[in-house]
Amino acid sequence: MSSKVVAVAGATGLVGNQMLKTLEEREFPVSKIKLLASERSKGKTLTFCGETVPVEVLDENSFKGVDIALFSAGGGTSKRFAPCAAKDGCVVVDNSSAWRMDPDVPLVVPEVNPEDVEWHKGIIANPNCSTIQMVVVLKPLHDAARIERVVVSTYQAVSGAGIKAIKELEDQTKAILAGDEPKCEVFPHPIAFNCIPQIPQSDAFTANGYTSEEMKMVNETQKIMGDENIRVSATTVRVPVHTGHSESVNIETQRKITAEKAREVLAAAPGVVVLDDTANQVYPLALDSVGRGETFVGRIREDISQSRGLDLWIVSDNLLKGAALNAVQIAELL
Ligand code: NAP
Ligand code: 3JN
Repeated sequence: MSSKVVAVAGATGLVGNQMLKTLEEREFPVSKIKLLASERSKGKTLTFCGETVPVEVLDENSFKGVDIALFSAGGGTSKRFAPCAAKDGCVVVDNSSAWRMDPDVPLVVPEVNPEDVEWHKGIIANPNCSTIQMVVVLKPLHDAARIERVVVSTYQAVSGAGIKAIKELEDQTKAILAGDEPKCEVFPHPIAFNCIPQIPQSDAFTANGYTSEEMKMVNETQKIMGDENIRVSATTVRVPVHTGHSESVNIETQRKITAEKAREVLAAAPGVVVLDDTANQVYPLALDSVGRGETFVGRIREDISQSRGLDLWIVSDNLLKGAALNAVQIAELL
């Protein structure tokens, strides 16, 4: 691959920071890096591959001469600036929900639908973190037994809600242990020692009673798997975990697949690690997923309530495979 001029929009954020680390670690061929953020970051510098790089304020002209731009600066920024970048000949890999369901924009998980990269028109969308780790595991099972229905509950780490959310969990934990009242600024209720069945933390609920995060899991799964007939029902829950999203997933398949066959299929699947040895209390854990690029699956068992069903426990680092790594893998496909 020839060296590319790469821009990271949102470089000072949690995901942007992971994008820079991932580009370094995977030795992505970067001839020049451009770090972009808001006015608030004017004058800041960041380190990339041992060099100090100034952070520039993102505007319409930021993408002239840029080959690939990785966006993680929120949906509003993507909506406004991704088309400017594409017009200047840059390919945008966008981490927000702004373009995910646009029929002219591919929504890509490299282990699932890499071929969709080919029809991009300048913007490629990176799915939501909870969707990514689920479809990496569901795709091989769909190919083996055809999934008809999915019921998922998530246990999502606070880092999915940004830097301020991590601080809120830390501050509330200290406050509660000291006998003080926890302060809620990011989340609507205390997150320390608690579980909140509402993601995102504001403007969450849609007319059908599901949250927007839950509907992302429904719509994005169907688009990525290229099958609008897969029925999905999701409940997304924030838990007091720093990093690593966990998911309890129940599937109903057209053809029967045994737990043993599912383990065999998943062990051979790209990007998946099976951790399933209950006799030795081995199953995926959020803590163990931090810093790892794979998606972990365990507790694989046949659903006793139906004849063609499986239960699974799926865990992955939400900032890596759920965001930065998936985006860099898309850039590698390009
Ligand atoms: P964060 O830590 O709060 O960082 C936000 C970044 O966006 C910062 O670099 C910030 O720059 C920049 N930014 C904000 N407004 C901007 C503007 N008007 N112009 C230019 N830059 C702007 O948030 P994060 O956790 O990294 O998440 C960032 C975005 O990534 C989210 O909003 C979401 O769209 C996406 N995301 C996707 C997933 C996923 O599931 N795939 C997961 C998490 C996040 P300053 O430092 O200058 O403010
Ligand atoms: O809350 C999480 O665990 C994942 C958060 C993702 C997120 C946060 C803010 C804005 C998104 C996303 O990727 O869907 C967005 C967005 O809508 O762009």
